[in-house]
Amino acid sequence: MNESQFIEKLKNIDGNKPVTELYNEISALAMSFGKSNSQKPAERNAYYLSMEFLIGRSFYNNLMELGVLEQTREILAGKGIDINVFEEIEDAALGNGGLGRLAACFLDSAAGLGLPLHGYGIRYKYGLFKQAVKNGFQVELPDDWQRFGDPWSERREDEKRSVVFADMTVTAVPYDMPVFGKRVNVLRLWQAEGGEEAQKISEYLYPADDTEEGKILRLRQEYFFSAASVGELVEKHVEKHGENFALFPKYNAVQLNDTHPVLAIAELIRVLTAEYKVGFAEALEIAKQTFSYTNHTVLPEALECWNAAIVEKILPEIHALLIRIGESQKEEMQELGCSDGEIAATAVYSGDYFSMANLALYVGKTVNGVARLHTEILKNSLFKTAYKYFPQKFTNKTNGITQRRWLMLCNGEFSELIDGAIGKGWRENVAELDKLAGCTRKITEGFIKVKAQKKKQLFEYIKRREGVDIPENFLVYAQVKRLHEYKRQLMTAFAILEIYNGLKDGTVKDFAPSVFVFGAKSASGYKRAKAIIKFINEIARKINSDTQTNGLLKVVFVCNYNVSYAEKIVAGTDVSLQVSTAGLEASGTGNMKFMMNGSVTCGTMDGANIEIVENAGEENNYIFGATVEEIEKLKRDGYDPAEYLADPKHAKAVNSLVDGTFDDGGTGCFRELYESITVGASWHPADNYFVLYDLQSYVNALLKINADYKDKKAFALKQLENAAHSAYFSSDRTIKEYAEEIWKI
Ligand code: 26Q
Repeated sequence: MNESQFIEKLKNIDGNKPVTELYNEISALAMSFGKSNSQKPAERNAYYLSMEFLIGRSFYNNLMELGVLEQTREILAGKGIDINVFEEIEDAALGNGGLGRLAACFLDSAAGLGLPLHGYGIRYKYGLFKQAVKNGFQVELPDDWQRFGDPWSERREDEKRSVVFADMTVTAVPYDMPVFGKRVNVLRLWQAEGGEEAQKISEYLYPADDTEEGKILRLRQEYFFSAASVGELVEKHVEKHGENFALFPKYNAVQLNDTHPVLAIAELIRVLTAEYKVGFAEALEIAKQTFSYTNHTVLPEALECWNAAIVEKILPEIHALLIRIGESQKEEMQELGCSDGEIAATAVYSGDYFSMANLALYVGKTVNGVARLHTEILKNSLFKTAYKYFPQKFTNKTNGITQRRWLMLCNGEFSELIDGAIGKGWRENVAELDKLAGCTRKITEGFIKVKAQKKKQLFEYIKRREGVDIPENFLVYAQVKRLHEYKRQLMTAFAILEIYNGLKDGTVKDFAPSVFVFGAKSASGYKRAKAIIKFINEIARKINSDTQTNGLLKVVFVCNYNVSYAEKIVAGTDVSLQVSTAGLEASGTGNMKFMMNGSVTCGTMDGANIEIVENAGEENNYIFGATVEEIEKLKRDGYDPAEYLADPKHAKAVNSLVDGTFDDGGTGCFRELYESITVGASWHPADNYFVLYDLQSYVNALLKINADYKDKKAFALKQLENAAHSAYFSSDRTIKEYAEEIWKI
């Protein structure tokens, strides 16, 4: 089907059908049109193995990639249908945060650039839970994302395969989602079928793993998609090139998205040795040339270690191989003259556990961090010993975001303003966005109008979804991301309370009316994170209903923050809050989305914030707080938050957790939060994330922004300078680096 045939068929659609039917029909048309552009498969391909793909909504994005979004909008309008009706279609939230969204951006960029990169993952029946808020508390509801159908996937019955566990054999059925661009690539998601136990494997994203049963299920998930993917790659290789496996790395590059798919390494060796009689040493060598590993977090609890007894019970062959790989690794390290301590630090097998990170470091051809600072931390601290012996493996790949979804799709108004200033070339070649730097002054007025428009749309949406009214002229600060203590939403909550108290007692003067927008889901078992959500909601309730101040200050916690909500928030925000404890946010990618849409960053010198201000200028952003070096010094010398609590302003904000200002519904969760800050709790020292240490400089930065905002034009210029220097943060740039330096595709 070509474009004009697509348009003809679209014109003939019966507009009186229900939304779901229209959605499925139009999507099916677009699928056949899109797939008619498919090229022949590439010789050499790269594969991205990831436990998460946080795709969001495909409908608008795919129509845009196919170049028919505007025409579709018009044709539907002619039938009396507003294209926005499809916003009721659920996002495909097969991921929970940055790592999953990055995977989706990478697939988009590779297709956009015409590079053969394909994704492999799990087709969860339920994605990340749907968040409701009841009485200020997060409530998790099942995310039945296929409720409206799944017109963007094709079940490939003919390519299903078996995945064998000690106690059961599971059928892995592929569902292919095309990724449209200059090339049509494929995201292949495996669905587990067979008995009841088999189906459970692809039922939920991150099932609770606090019991042995939960851990086993998670191990099964990881092995399930790793084995199905690797098995298929080997089989295809044999079909095309016979059993010459020395050529396998010539045609296949496999990227391991964090440790979750690392069992793929052992599985490749297993298939080659057990099914094709390749020798162990040769199979290991093939694996060493095939796999590369990306680390996304330095938090120790995220570095996966598998209990050897569990692996032995569920995957005996993999268990035996992991021990064997562990032995060769140990021998190699001994030959290199490692000390016992160094051998222990890099061990794949420790006697009780298998370390997935150490396996990836040993076998991986390259290891990369996701922002410059993060890669330095990997080299100098987290993976110090591996770096000492294998420095050549380490490389940095600063993250990026796709400008197609995160600018062209979510901010058509700004995109057109850019077209007017520098032409449309940037839409094909994002590096051309740099030209904007030469004409920011010329389009400042235009930008102010665009921002006002996007803000208006955001406020209307928030009104509809959350029932909160925000007046048009309000300055928008936003902190939207997963809820985690290290991201310090709690610090923002305290800062808001200090500003509020200042407005009440007159110490904060000439305040430009502002709203703080929060969006965050907390892991369902993460009690303290949930307490922070409740605290923010209580603060919002109090501040929004205070008639003395609510003309100046509002707080909104948006419910069920997801990709689609993010598209609206990044476009309508003025100030991007990126305030993690220095050294803990590997990169951040939300920071890049805001930057590209013309927000200033109020943040710490952490993750990619450092590179953002390096590109856009410190004078156009608001950097505050302790640096990594300062944090390290504090940890060495001892840090006591009591010193900061002596300040009555801080004390008032923190004490509000326990002095009756706010009600935690009798759960005691505010007291626990209070103690985590003041005396320490659950194995952490007091104020483990240095909230009180950075609080004053944070409040100062927020107030400085507020004061600067009064000069509308100067402030808009700062925002525009950020957008004008955002080309570097396109995932097109990132993907080119992976393609040239790691995958050689
Ligand atoms: C580990 C063990 C057991 C169960 C779950 C996990 C687990 C699951 C998900 C560990 C980590 C994750 C996800 C991590 C993640 O999303 N990291 C983010 O990756 C982004 C893309 O590189 C970065 O921008 C963020 O800074 C980083 O937090």
